[in-house]
Amino acid sequence: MSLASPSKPPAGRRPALPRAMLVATLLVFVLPAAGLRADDDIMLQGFWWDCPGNGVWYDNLRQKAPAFKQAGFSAIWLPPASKGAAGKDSMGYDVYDYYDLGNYNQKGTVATRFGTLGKLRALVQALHKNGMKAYADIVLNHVMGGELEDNPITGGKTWTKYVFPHHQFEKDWRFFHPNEVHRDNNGPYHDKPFGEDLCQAYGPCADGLKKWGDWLTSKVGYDGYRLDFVKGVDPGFIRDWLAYGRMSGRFCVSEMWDSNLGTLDWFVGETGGRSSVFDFNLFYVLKEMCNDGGGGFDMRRLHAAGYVAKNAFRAVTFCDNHDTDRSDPIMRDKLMAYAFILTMEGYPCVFLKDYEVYGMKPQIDTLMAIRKRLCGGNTTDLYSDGDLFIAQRNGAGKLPGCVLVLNDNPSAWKGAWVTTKWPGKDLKDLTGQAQTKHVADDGRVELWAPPRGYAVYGPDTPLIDPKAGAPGAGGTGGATGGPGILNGLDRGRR
Ligand SMILES: [Ca+2]
Ligand SMILES: [Ca+2]
Repeated sequence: MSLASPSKPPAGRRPALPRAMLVATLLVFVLPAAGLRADDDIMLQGFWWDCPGNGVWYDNLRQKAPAFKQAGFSAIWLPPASKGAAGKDSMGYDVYDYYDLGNYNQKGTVATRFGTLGKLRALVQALHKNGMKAYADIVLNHVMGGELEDNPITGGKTWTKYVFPHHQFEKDWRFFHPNEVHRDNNGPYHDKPFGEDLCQAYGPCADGLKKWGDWLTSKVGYDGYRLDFVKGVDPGFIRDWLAYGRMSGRFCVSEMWDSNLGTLDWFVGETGGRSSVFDFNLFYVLKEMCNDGGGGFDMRRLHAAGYVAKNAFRAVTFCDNHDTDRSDPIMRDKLMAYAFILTMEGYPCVFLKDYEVYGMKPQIDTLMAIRKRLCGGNTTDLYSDGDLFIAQRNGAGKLPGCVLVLNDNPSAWKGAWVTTKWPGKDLKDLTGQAQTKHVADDGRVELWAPPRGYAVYGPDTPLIDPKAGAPGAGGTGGATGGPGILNGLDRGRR
């Protein structure tokens, strides 16, 4: 949801601990249970606020499923599927009837904004056929659009009566705060910033949400979840929900809209490590870097940045979503942020509006191909100063590793001598911008990136997955692009 007020990241630089030490010191949870995700997985947020309506969206995504797979996406986060109070205009966050997935004539429409249940199932089948996973967007905090009824707790009338043609998960005042379990409307869990606030401590409500989640997973075939507005829900219930029925063992990322590292880590801990979180801490750091077109951002702040540096396997990194795009977006040079999340650790999530509408597809495709072929293992930060950040992925398995060079200077190429893991080898900028460099026998090499841009060096590797036959299209990576394209800069190769 968008109304939450994000707290801002603390000012000043992070302590300059070696990243390996920081990880060793702060890592709370070990590697995930098998199968939750692979090192090179990439998520796509498959919608934006007010994406085209009239029930066409599921078909639109289904038709693009092979192209999404070819580009390197491994999972798509789909919008909330249940019928919203706003009917065909709803983005799904105003849930009216959890069990109406676009198959009952309610709120003036059978289909939801995104399509019918049949279209949704066809989409998920197409994703599976193309080897991708489907994540459901889940609202556990509130519902909207009920009928008026007498409420003995408040002594007045409340919009808390929900009756459906299928008679599943019907509700009355007992399901909502204030009720006989919690006689208050106090935050953080009992207030109502968005709609009628569900009481997950009331047995029939808890059971209803759990049984619905299990049914939804089976009915549609979802592989995982994105939980909306978890700031409003007792995390103990989220832990229970994720342990119930078909939810057990499936991937989950929660919208804990907070930049505080302690809060993010606390929430993950409260779920027993079952839920990842979107890395809002890293998002606000990357946003500052991108939006400061004058280059005043101190690139040393990228050292050990974000929740991802503490707990890489529970961090979903991103460079805008359907909410921040409307309220708090990265306005310029966003590809610098994508270069970071698509080469560094964490589970990166690409925002479809950036990919399709803001014109970043060619450069994001190149970065995704680089991730699939090179980016694995842990991270060593090699160099940083006010304008330049250089970090090496050290490689794992068949992924050899790479070196990211990020430069926020507004007009000049920047480079620095670093010591890499490739003594005596050639390192190529796989984005096709900087010159290939020979690494000295002691591992030292001078690596460069263009102004307001990036380079990603690695062993000369065809950006083609031989199994998928995917054209990774090396050499198309413009350093800038999308919002805030800069012209007339020093474009000379270094
Ligand atoms: Ca609540
Ligand atoms: Ca700077």
